[in-house]
Amino acid sequence: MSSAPRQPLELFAIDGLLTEEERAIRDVVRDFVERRIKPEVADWFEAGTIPARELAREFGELGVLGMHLEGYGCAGTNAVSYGLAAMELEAGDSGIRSLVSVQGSLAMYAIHAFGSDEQKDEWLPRMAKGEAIGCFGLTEADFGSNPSGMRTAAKRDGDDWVLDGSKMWITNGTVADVAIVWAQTDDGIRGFVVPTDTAGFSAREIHKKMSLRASVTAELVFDGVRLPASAMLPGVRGLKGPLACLNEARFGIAYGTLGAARDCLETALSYAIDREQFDKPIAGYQMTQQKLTDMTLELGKGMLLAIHLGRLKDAHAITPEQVSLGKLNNARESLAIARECRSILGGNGITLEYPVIRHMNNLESVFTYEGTNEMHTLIIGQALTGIPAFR
Ligand code: TGC
Ligand code: FAD
Repeated sequence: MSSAPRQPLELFAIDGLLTEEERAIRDVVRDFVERRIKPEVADWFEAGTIPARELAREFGELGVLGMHLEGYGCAGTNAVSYGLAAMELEAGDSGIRSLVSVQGSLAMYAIHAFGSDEQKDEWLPRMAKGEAIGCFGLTEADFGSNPSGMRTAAKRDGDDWVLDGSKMWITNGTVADVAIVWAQTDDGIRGFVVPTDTAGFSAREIHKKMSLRASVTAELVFDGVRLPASAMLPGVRGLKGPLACLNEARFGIAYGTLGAARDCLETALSYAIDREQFDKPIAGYQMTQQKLTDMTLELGKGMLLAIHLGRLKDAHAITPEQVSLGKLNNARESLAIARECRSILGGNGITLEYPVIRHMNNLESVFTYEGTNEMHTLIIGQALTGIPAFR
């Protein structure tokens, strides 16, 4: 007996776990992605460019920039809604979700959580509208997984600070109006709010990427960048500052990756039903059904985990190692799903006519940034054993 095909997440009745408001926010973002992102993103990916400024303003109008923050023109939604928005954006492309999550969860969050009233008033309303774009500079060429070793330094000169050094792999770097830069000082690691038109600041776009091509990635260089005393983020000292921002973005990634995986799986499912070999749909073969079933299980389990983490976050009860559970599992399983879907599409799986290889290549970056697979494994290992094994 045959029956009408079902979408993978329908089988899990996920909608029943969401409030009406959460579903409404999700649907608005999904609609935007269908209309504005999906028709164009393969071309942006192929060309290695995105209209970042234009999109930032549109995302501002949509209300997704810093959407989980309170005040300053931000929407103040709950964490689950923010996660669902990240998921829909990443169903479009991981680079698009990156643009939004670096803006809201890293740059805006840093100012919101640790900034002075003046810094908040100056930047947050414009960033929420997408009139100003932010980036977040933690990683350096020689210090990725181990940011504590960073060499970028800010030294006091009278009341001013003078910033020297560089940052690598910085999303939004060449299109940003403001950079949140983490640097060594006599007082430990501190964050600085650096307008990118300050003398001595430069940004160079990184080319020849095979992943996150619809996203700006850059190197930042600080050559005697003179900043007023008021440029320092007063609210935090030490590595826990940037790591607290990463908790926000990693949470979004736990949802976001599932959007890319869902888009791959829905594409592969519909392809398998339409595509005939040996006189019947490839979806009619047991090996294809095994693939589709296994992927559906991982997607659904990842979704249940994400929603659970969202509920914990909304109850202010989430811990960093729980965020790591979500980032590690969902980035890893989404990448595996994308690769398996690629195989179902056969030769068609290698072209940008379908979204699958684009998601697959993007997820390689997502697997690495915001803490690699290994770093999150060690964070969870430390939580389990009490023994840090990073060094
Ligand atoms: P450790 O000694 O463990 O900790 C230093 C201080 O930080 C505290 N802490 C945290 N605080 C808040 N949230 C967290 N998740 C925290 N983890 C640790 C810790 O309690 C301590 O506080 P205190 O008061 O004692 O000083 O630090 P460690 O040097 O041993 O490093 C630990 C490790 C390896 C887990 C950390 O360095 C790490 O997470 N490394 C990975 C680096 C990373 O994720 N980089 C991401 C860069 S940004 C990015 O990729 C953006 S991509 C954007 C996009 O396009 O979407
Ligand atoms: P490394 O740290 O050199 O790691 C290389 C390999 O060694 C990994 O597999 C790693 O897990 C492994 N390894 C390292 N140490 C250990 C250990 N102790 N035990 C076991 N294995 C280990 N950074 C920002 O600050 N801001 C951004 O906006 C930003 N955007 C990015 C956008 C893109 C597209 C990419 C690719 C990266 C971005 N990053 C950004 C940087 C990203 O966070 C780093 O690439 C990541 O943290 C890994 O650092 P690394 O590349 O130096 O790799």
